[in-house]
Amino acid sequence: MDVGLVGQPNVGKSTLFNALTLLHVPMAPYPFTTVEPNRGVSHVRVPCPHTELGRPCQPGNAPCEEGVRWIPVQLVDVAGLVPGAHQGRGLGNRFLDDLRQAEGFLQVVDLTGATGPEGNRSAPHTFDPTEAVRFLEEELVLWLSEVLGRQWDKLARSAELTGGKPDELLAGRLAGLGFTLPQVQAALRQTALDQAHPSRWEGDALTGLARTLITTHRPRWVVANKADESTPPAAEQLRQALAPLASSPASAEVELTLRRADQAGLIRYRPGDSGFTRVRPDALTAGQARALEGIDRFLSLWRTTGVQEALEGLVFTGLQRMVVFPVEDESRWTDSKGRVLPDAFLVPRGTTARQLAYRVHTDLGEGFLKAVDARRKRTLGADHPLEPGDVIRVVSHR
Ligand SMILES: Nc1nc2c(ncn2[C@@H]2O[C@H](COP(=O)(O)OP(=O)(O)O)[C@@H](O)[C@H]2O)c(=O)[nH]1
Ligand SMILES: [Mg+2]
Repeated sequence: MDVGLVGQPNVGKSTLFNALTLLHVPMAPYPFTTVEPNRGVSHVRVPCPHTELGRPCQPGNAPCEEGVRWIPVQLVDVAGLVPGAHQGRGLGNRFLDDLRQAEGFLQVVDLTGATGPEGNRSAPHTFDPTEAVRFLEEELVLWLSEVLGRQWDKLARSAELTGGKPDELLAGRLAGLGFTLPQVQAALRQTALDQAHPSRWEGDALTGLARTLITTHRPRWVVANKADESTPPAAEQLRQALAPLASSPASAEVELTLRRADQAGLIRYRPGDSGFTRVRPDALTAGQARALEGIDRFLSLWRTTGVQEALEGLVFTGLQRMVVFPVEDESRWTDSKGRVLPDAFLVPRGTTARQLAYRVHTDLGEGFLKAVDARRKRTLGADHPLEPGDVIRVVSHR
């Protein structure tokens, strides 16, 4: 699953990307390879069940530290959101390609209102960040409705002649963008289009459909960045103006400074914490000491940098993901090699026992017999929806 970082130039996307992809915890070699500079791995936190077991875990894919499991999430810094981007203005094709792969977006805006639509800087309060949010939605809708509209008349007429169904026609067109047939069908019901005559749909109809698909299936979380140059009442005002769209204040710059200082061994800081400890106060330069005092003041005003919360808000609330732990031995919570809780899977809420089996391995899904809730020692059927944090053994005849 990809999370896309979007926003107009100069709002702090790259700073946020650098902060979010810097994690200083003991880690096994990574299954991901960074092929492009704008792609990286970030992490969301969940409690690790090893604390209930009373034995340490041996994580393979998600590092664990002090009872917190850090679950990897792919992040992409989607540069190039400028007016006209959906038509290929600015970075054009790369922008569209990155959009295609993102299942949800962290939209970065400048809470101080000092950054304009093309990245131009001005005095605070010059620009309204809600404009930037509306603007992204329009670009996404235009992008999708252009994809839908390409040669629509011709396709729709031939579908009418051959008895082809418009929902399948649309779903075929959207499959590469990660939309499913049931999602398309639900959007069609909501927009109440005449399904017998798709060739009569006007451009507006396709735009309406695109809007429904984008707003329902591409969750966004607005990161009101540069909080260090703003105030909590301003952030609250923006939150109310954007509601029901979720937003939260953050400072990417403060988070990046904290993570780098932690990595350099100057402080001890875990992302999401409301404070940090100085490892060797006497070893700090005067400049470092001053910077850390500034961050103390920031944290006492804002509590946290807001960076970790924004990512977790998008992943757990916006994208409705949860984490489950597959094991092979239901009493020891180990895999076949005896490793305790080696895997942590980020799956959609409502994922069933059989769907988890398929996620672990196709064979396990195809040979599914039953699952066992290892915590409650209860047998679960194929269609049983799993709960966040479940430790699950899958029994399969393969
Ligand atoms: N005050 C403040 N400045 C920030 C913050 N995040 C980024 N910036 C600054 O904003 C400018 C643009 O940042 P950058 O990450 O390159 O933005 P991008 O163009 O959206 O990728 C740089 O000067 C950053 O130092 C922040 O949280 N607070
Ligand atoms: Mg950038």
